[in-house]
Amino acid sequence: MTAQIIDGKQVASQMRAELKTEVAELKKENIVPGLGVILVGEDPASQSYVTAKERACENIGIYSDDNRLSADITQKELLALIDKMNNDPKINGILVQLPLPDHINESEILLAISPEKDVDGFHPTNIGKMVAGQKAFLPCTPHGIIQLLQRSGVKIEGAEVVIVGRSNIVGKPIANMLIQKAPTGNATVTVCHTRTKNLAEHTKRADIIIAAAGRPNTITADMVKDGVVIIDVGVNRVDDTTKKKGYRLAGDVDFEAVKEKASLITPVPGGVGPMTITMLLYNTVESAKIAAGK
Ligand code: L34
Repeated sequence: MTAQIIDGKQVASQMRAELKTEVAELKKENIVPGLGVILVGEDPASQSYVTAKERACENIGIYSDDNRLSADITQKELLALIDKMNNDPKINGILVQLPLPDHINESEILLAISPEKDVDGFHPTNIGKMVAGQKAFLPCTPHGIIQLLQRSGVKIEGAEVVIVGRSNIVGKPIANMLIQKAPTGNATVTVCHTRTKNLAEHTKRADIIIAAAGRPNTITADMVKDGVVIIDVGVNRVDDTTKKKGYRLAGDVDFEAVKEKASLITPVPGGVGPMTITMLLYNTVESAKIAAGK
């Protein structure tokens, strides 16, 4: 079997077109969704993700407030900026791009963001609500994955899903979302990680594999069954002297070999990444609607 490619770019652009129409409607009532963006330091990958997020905001009519801060900013200065954004009615969502420098206490920063403006869904209040099955801002990458599965016609209910990776951003939240008693849940979920004894034993059983380990070739063809659905969350920069930039992007999955066994597979780039950005836009528009009493 040769897999059909799940085109994340195409799904993302369709959702963004829908959001753009919605934002235009809101503007007629003088409601302009606003996103406060904070990037600390000069990590090239983070810079490119944040630039892409701001460009996407502009394209659909969301106002964005860009804050690029030096890596040596203090915890106190960062907290003061978040406090200002918490109290700014033009700002409906606050994005603090991760990772933060080592001297910054990340959990204290995430806790300082008002849960009502926590469009990344990283605040403990929103995590707790999500786990309890209550309405909350859902984290963007997992939410984007669910959109891709649904819009590709993949049946989640009853599926054996194996997640590889247990990060706060992807592995832990997607596991929780997929076990919810809800149309986008009802899956049987296994979470594997660096201490899992026999990874292949688990992945071979999977109807759906979500690879979020952050390491190329974590999933190879011998580790999957025929017809598996593959969601590749990895965005790894692999040295490649034949490329102008000196690197190429690779996911966590051996794409060329695994696509010959899978039924559906997301590419890297052009799979999950564009959906992460789209769900941030979605949450920001939702937040603006809630703030306006809609
Ligand atoms: N606060 N920090 C916060 N929120 C997030 O949702 C993120 N994440 C992750 C890292 N830190 C964060 C992102 O924004 C990962 N991430 C992210 C966003 C977009 C893309 C990848 C990761 C993306 O657009 N990837 C493109 C390729 C980009 C490139 O050329 O380098 C893709 O097609 O996969």
